[in-house]
Amino acid sequence: MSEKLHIDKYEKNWMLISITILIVFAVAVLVAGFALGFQLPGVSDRVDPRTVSQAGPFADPGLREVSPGHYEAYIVARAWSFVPREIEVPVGSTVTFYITSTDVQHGFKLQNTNVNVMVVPGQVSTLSHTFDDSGSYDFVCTEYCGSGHAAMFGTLTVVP
Ligand SMILES: [Cu+2]
Repeated sequence: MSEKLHIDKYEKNWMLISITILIVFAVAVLVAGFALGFQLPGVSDRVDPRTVSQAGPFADPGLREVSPGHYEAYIVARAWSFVPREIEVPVGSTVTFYITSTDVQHGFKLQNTNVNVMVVPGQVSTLSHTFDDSGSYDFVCTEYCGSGHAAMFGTLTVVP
């Protein structure tokens, strides 16, 4: 005769609830990552914030076309503006953002997209996005960075 481990009814129910919650979380992570396209912002490079705008891509920030329909946007955040403040790309473009700060911590959030990164002096934050709809997308600083914080914004325009 096989012996069966006795598990109290309430204990069993709580075990089932715990396992169910873990499965729900795992499904939520998979849906966010694969169906909704959430990305983890990456650190693509470490730089010296005092010299980053003297040489290299951040000396001349802006948009570069790397292949047809693929762009790289180099953006410098400093109190209290983004350089460049205006970006324009054709509809259907994929843009990889490279953003760094030359002073304090800033944020970069592009309205109506999943692009939302912290901009930290000393590192280059990166995220990509494909713009399937034309229109204008405002980007704002999302980390309080001083008295001019509210004026720290710009616009990315997607043209047909
Ligand atoms: Cu800021």
